[in-house]
Parts: sequence; structure tokens; C-alpha cells
Amino acid sequence: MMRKHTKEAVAVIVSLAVTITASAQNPFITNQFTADPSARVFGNRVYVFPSHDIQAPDGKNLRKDWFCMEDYHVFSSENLVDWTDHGVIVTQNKVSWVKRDSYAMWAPDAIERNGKYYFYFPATPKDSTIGRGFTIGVAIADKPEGPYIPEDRPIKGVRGIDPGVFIDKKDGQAYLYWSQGNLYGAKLKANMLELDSEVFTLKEFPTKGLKEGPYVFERNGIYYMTYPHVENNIERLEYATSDNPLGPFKFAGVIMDESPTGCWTNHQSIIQFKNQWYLFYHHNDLSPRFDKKRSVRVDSLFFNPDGTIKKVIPTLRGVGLTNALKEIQIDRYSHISGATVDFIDTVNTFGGWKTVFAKGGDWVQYNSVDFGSFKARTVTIRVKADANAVLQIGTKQNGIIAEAKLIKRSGWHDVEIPVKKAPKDVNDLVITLTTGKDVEVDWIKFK
Ligand code: FUB
Repeated sequence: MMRKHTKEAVAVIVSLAVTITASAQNPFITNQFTADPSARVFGNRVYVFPSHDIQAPDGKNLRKDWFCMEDYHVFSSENLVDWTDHGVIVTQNKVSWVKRDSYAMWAPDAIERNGKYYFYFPATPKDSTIGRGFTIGVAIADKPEGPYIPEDRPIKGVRGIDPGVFIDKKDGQAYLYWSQGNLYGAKLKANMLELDSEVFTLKEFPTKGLKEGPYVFERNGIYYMTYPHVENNIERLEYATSDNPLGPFKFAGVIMDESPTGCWTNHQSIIQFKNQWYLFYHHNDLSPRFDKKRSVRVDSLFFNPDGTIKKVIPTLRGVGLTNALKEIQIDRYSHISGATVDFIDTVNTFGGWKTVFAKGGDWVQYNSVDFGSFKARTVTIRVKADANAVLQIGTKQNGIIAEAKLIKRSGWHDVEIPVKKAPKDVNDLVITLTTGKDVEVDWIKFK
């Protein structure tokens, strides 16, 4: 049953903005903090619906050391490299049932049914008769990027966070999953707005250690329940399988180990796009000292022949091809030896990273750079050289292609050097400091 649209809800439509952000590497959204990425394939694009972490504003009686989120953006891409930020789709104070200034718009999900797009989000209700703590509401749109019209009331019978929605292609039945201590699941009516069964507590999961973020997908008749779980100190991504969307499930393994730098949460979604499977997850790349400001990432995911999932090792390189004619951020490396990576500006981390070559022999490898049929004549290096040095650029496929003789000069500057042997198609770059010391590189770009 579609409910009447409030004036507040309609106001969300006018606040839509479109900006572009492009990144081929991890994290792949760098214009704001993003977490809990729910990725969906709609048509020929991937849409990512993340949480939007912000710094807790003053004067709102908010904990400064906790999650703080007031709205949601949606991002989309046709190649997982160039991402469009479609702007705010739902914001707390324009949803009639959400407690004003509660800043608790946690992990969402979205799905398409019969040409409508349903966006599920948890928040704190203003009406205490609905219940204390979190409940889950829905906003509906005709297009994945919105405008979304929030329903006037949350879904009856649901208490908790982290909605995950799944439609079984076998019979068209929709399911809603969520968490609150346990993982829960229930059937959804065809209107996608009301439960159509009792609430099932999914019991086959660890009783010790927090588990949340249930996300179900199906492949070859196997239903995969994926979820973050604190087995040790912080969350790792696990999964269980079943022949039924509501279980019983059987533990099947770990998809991703705990964050090596200690980000307490992780949160996943898994999609197949153009014949490749991908794991979307998050890490606190842009906020290494405060793990409640996170950034979304994507890496390729592979299955074993028996349907089990191969563990995903997080990468900085991420996925997709990098255009040789654009700035190649070599600090998102595939392999590294000796060289290190640091923020360009440790106060404003959104300025990105640089690669530091402290001594001769330091190198980084950056895979999958697409030259196509273009014949590169020069390569520009955004560099800082605190000493005379030689920086060599090569590819795994073509050997050495350029060599920059750097003269000691303070501050960032561009050095353009000839390409001796133009690579073709897709190459893996290797950048090596062969002579000298103390060179920093922001990016390189071919012309
Ligand atoms: O983003 C807030 C919470 O952190 C989510 O709801 C959880 O899944 C965890 O990622």
C-alpha cells in the first residue's frame, strides 16, 4: 500500500544534485566518507547505496566518538571506474517518522521490483509507541537515482538495523533481513512495504560476538547469507549457505579477514556485473585515526568449483582499467617494494596520497593501465625531488619506456619526459627510483 506523500518528503526531490567523482581504485569514493556499501546492478550500471559518515556537529548533544549520519547519497558507474554522485536521496529531517536530528541513518539497501526502486534504511523513530531504538523504513522511486519518496511510517513488526532485501528469481518472493543481536528474516508482501510472514530468528549463526549486516544473494541454486561477525576483536566477513532463503544455513567460511589496521566494522554486498563477481566493503582509508568515518571499496570475488567463496584479500588497486591519459594514482599500487605511501596533506586527507621513494631501488607496480591504440609520446610526473635522482618508468610487457632525470627542487611540480617505446593495450606499470633518494610522486599521466 503506497501512502500519501508528505510535503517534507516532496522537498527531498528538489534538493537533488549531481556531481561527478572518478576513481579506479580503493577507496573508490573520495569526495565524502561512505560506509556499508549496498551495490546493485540496475540496467547496465552498478548503483551503490552507502551510509554517509560525517563528523558529529556541535550543539546537537551527539557523541563525538560514535557513528554520525544524517542522509544518503547514491552513486553509479557503468565501468566501476568512473563514478557519478547523484546527490542526496533521503535525509533524516525530511522523513516524517524519523526522530529529528537523530543522526542515525545507518546501513541501507535497495532493490528494484516492477520498475520501482525501493530504498530500505534504518533510523530512530520519533514516535516512541513504534518502539525504542532502530526500526526500518522504505522510500520509493521510479529511477534508481531518485527522486525517492519516503513512506510516512516504518515497516510494521521490524526492530533493528542493517536491512538486506532479496527477491528469489525462482518464485518472485521477496525477503527482508535485518539484525539486532541476532540475524532476522521475513517474507515481504509484493508491495515490498509490509511483512508477509512471522519474523524468523536465523539461529544457525554464532551466538558469541556481534553479528550484523545480513545480505543474501543466490548463485546456482545456493542461497548465500553473508554477514560481518566479531569472531575475535573486530568484524570480519563470513558467510553461510542454504537451499532456502530463510535457512537453515550452514557456516561456509570467511570472505574477508579482519582489517589489518583495525577498522572495527566491515559491511558487505556481493554482485555479478558483466560476468565478474565483486565484493563491496568498507575500510577507514581517509580517516586512519577514527574508524567511524569510513570509505567504500570494491575488489573482485571468485568462487571455487563447489560454490564456496575464495577469500578476498583487500587491495588498494581495486578493479577496472585505468585510462593511461588520466592521472594514474600509483599510490593505489598492486605491488610495492621499499617505497611507502603517505597522505599528501595529513590534515585534509581528501587530498589523497603520494608515493614516497626514499632510496634507490624502491619501486611500485600499478596494474591494468589501458593505452588502447593510443601512441603515448610523453609522460608527465607530478613530483617533489629533495635530491637529484633518476626515476624510471617501465611496464611488465614493454620493459623501460621512460626515464626522468630529476633535479633537486622543492615543492610539487610537473616534469614531462619523452616516452621512448609507446606501450599498446593494457600494461602493468613499474616505477623505480634507480639513482638518488627522497622523491615523492603524486601521479603520472601519459600524453
Ligand atoms: O554504519 C553503522 C553500522 O556500522 C552499520 O549499521 C553496521 O553494519 C556497521 O557497519
